[in-house]
Amino acid sequence: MSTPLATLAETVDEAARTATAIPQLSIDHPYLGVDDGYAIQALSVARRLARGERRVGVKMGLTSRAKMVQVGVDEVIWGRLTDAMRVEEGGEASFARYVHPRVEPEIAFLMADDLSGNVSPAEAMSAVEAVAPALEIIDSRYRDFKFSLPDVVADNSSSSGFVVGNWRDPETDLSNLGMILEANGRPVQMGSSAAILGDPVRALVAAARMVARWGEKLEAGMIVLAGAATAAHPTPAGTHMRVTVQDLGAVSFTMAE
Ligand code: 0L1
Ligand code: MG
Repeated sequence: MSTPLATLAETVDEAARTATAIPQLSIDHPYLGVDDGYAIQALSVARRLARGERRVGVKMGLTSRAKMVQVGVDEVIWGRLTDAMRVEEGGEASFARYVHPRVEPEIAFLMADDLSGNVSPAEAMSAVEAVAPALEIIDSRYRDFKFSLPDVVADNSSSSGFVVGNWRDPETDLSNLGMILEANGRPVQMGSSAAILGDPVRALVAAARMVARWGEKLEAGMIVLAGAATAAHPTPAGTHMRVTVQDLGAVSFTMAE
């Protein structure tokens, strides 16, 4: 008999809550598919909300070739952001909250209106209030950062933290902006926003379509992370991370003990 998805959701939620590495779910449960992964994700995030966290947005993952190659998965995925994952711009995150965190250079959208289903890039942008440079802290709860597609989706698509810089005019052309990720002042990744599905707006279009499949919408006031322009950078305690995005500015935080 297969294990109830709620039990697997408790397993990944506890791993995230206690920052403890676990074996991939797919090892003992090889029958799990991607839809099971999304069902487990929804159940595990519901446990966070029951503990008092508040849903604040959506993250898109694996939206660039560099990211797909880094983890050996070749499908765009999404996850759920809560208020407890947010790190203040220029503030500190606590390394103790993570298993093996990595940081990614991203672009964030702030929704002005609800958006869901099949929409054009122009329709998507007309629902956006502002755009900003952003950093995502990802952390796989699986040992050695190794997983299958259903595994990573069940683990909230590795979503763990995010930092958003100053909001800017959504009229900014996002299609080809230079992005530099620095660790302790040293450039560690360089890329262009064009690496995000050819244009970060396409990640917003994909987000509207993908959440609709699960009966959700991108709600007014939510933050949507478009996904990384480059591979993620490992971030031990004591690392100051900063991304500078051409025309949008910079955002940073420090990974403290
Ligand atoms: O945000 C991302 O692109 C990460 C998605 C999950 C894969 C990973 O953990 O790198
Ligand atoms: Mg990301």
